[in-house]
Amino acid sequence: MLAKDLDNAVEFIKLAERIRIFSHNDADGISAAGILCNALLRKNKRCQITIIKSFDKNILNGVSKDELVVFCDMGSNDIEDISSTGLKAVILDHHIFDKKDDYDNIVHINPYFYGIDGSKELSASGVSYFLSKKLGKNEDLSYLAIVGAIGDKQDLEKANEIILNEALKHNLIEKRRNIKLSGEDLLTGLVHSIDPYFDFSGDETGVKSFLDRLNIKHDKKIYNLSEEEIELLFKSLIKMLPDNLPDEVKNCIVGDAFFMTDGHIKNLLFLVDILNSCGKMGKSGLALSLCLKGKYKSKDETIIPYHNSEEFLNNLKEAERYTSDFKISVIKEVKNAETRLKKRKNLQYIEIDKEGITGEVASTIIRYISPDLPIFVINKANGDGEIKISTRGTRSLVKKGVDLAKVTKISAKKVGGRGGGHNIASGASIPLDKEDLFLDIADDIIKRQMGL
Ligand SMILES: [Mn+2]
Repeated sequence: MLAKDLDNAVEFIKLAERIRIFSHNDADGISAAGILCNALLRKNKRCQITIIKSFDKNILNGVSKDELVVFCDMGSNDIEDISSTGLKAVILDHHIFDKKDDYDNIVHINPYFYGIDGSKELSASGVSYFLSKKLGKNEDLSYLAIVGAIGDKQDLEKANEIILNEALKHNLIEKRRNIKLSGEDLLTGLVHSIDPYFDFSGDETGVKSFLDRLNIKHDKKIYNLSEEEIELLFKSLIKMLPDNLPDEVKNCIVGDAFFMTDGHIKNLLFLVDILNSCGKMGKSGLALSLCLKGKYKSKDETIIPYHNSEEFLNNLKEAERYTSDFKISVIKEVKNAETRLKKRKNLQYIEIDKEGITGEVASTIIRYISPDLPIFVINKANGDGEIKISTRGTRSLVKKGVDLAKVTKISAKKVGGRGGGHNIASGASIPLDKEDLFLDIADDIIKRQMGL
């Protein structure tokens, strides 16, 4: 039972002197860590957070026996490694795994144990939120779990819907039909747009003349768009997308959008992007600071909410700059992707040489450039002597039998690396000279999955 396992995790936390949290460097992982950090501080529990690209046994070397280790958004597939250290641990993950083993020193929580689909219905930040509610009155953190779910492209149904309803009920966010763009103003939102991706993404002059033609102000706030403007934008933007895109993608341009009722970031999609971009750019401390609640003593000694403090605003400005850099890097790679895409029989791949953006480049290519085959984005230049690969599929490929979690896990293992993730999105790290072999094996597995 989920409730029982959460209670066990709370017991571990109560007994712990110090808590070490390891979480993933994407929006879901950072939101999950943010939720736990707030909830623990409210209980006067000290915690130290480390945001990492992926699980690595070596991170546990510096942890002492009297510390409780909490893994967010990772750990289900590493439970043997974790248990072998003898450390007490809590795992809050939502990735699919091979087998469930019980260990005395580990509380292992994963939606799949409770009949909840971890790829669509509950993310790591959702699991962390349920745990935070066992620790105290933390309903004001519910919006962060929605940020995580959106970041992981989940549906806001079932378990996620329970959390969404709490965020709406507590008046933290509002739901409105709107253009689903990131950013606060239209110009920035469109110039940096990678999901949806348009021909004018990255081209400020192009976006400006587009808005001029529609007679909409460049600095119009997305949350202030009128219904007529939303309709006009929707009709004009959809015409700019390639004809062969599936409806699931086209319909994403307009839909339920969420806006914060308080604070300096209004657009929830923007917060998702900020956390993700900063995490991927190695600025996770900055991203985490934007998730913090609590009181702050300002220069004139008055006590104000942290999210209204000068420190918060400076952090936000810096985070926005990193977000902009990140988006521009992704757009640069996607711009000329069509000519650089290479194909095997059952997959397509592209090599890029920038760190931290493989996942977003893969998502954008499969959704807006080339949707027919699973895409593998390969980065050899991440500096740690390994090739980093991100893969993405589509719902229709998954329906045909493609499971990229298995593809990357098996292929990476066979070439001496590691991989895994979700059926529709996964990743791998492999030795530098093994790219061709890895792709051969992956190609063959996908062929068999599709029954070809
Ligand atoms: Mn996640």
